Amino acid sequence: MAKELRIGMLGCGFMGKAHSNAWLQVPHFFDREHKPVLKAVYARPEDKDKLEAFAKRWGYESIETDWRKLVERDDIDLIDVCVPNNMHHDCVIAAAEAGKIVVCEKPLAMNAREAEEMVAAVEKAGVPNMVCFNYRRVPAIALAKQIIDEGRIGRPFHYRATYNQDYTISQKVPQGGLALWRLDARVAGSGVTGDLLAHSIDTAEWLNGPIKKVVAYTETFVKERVHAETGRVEKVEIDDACMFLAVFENGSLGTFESTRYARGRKNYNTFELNGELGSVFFDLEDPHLLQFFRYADPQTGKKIEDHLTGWQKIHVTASEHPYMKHWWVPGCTIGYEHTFINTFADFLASLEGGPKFQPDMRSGLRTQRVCDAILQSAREGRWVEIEG
Ligand code: SOE
Repeated sequence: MAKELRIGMLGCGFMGKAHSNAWLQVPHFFDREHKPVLKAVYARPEDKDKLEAFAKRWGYESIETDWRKLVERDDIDLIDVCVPNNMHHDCVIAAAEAGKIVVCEKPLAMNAREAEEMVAAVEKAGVPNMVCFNYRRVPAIALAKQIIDEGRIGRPFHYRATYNQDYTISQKVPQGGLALWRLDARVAGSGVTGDLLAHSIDTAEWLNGPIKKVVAYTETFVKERVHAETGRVEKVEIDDACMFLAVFENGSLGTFESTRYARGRKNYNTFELNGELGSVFFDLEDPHLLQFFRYADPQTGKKIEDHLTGWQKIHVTASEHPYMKHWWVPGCTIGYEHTFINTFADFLASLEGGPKFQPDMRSGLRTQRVCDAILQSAREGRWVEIEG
């Protein structure tokens, strides 16, 4: 019989929805001993109507408007933190101290100092934990990882990443409140660096190893916005755009760009890795495709003498591809929501004696340190080495 895993969800916004859906879907597609049960969901008292509707839609058994009460409930096994970034620290630490399994949406924290305290708390309590960087479980990105680990790229020279969107171009977009807290530095911690580049950094370090040092430049194009809740005009303190150069420990060079002002780009999360034996390229706006250029054999290093040499566009939908055998018949595609389902399926497997789940919070701390170094470099106009 399946073992119930009683979920306490903190937050009922975009990520609360993505995570709730994923918990419900995992047992439909993956064989796991645990069966997630949506036990309780929290939102602020002022969002109670939204909370009630959310609980009804997703089938939560109860609601709470005091997150500490939810964290301390005896009938909850796992706390899933999907509230805005400025609450992650306190919620994760309280959940760890209450002995709960802890899941936290990215970025782990507002800054590395907070993240260190969170890691200390989960490690002291010895509770399983994870940061949800869902893109590691995009099948095409997982395939890129496999290709790199098989030695098919060889010595890496260049890593190039972009993460561009366009939803904040208008001065009329307010900041703050339930939907737009990502634009409010007091709640989000930073702008594109913590929100978008954190994804790019997690993927980059997973694929190409640790970043050694960075030099960055940030810009805030719209200097003032109306706060959605207070109605007051406030200074915008987030980075609207950020570009940085990186040197990886393996000697390869990185360029990273992120903005919310790339007209027409909605979720343009790309990377390209160029090595001696081959290259890979991925673009999230074309999520089923992985482009692979094969120059030489990884065993012999010999050039592939073939008139068909060129970029291969691999349609990552075959049952041999990562995660795909759990979904539909070959050729049928999956989407954004499935990356969360794949993530939670792997996390449940790790609770059941499977491979240790990554990224855990210690790995999330690492990403946070890179983000802090980027912001410090932009402030001080110099190269900054990554700590730790
Ligand atoms: C920002 O618009 C955002 O919602 C990020 O916060 C998510 O992490 C990303 O998956 C999609 O874009």
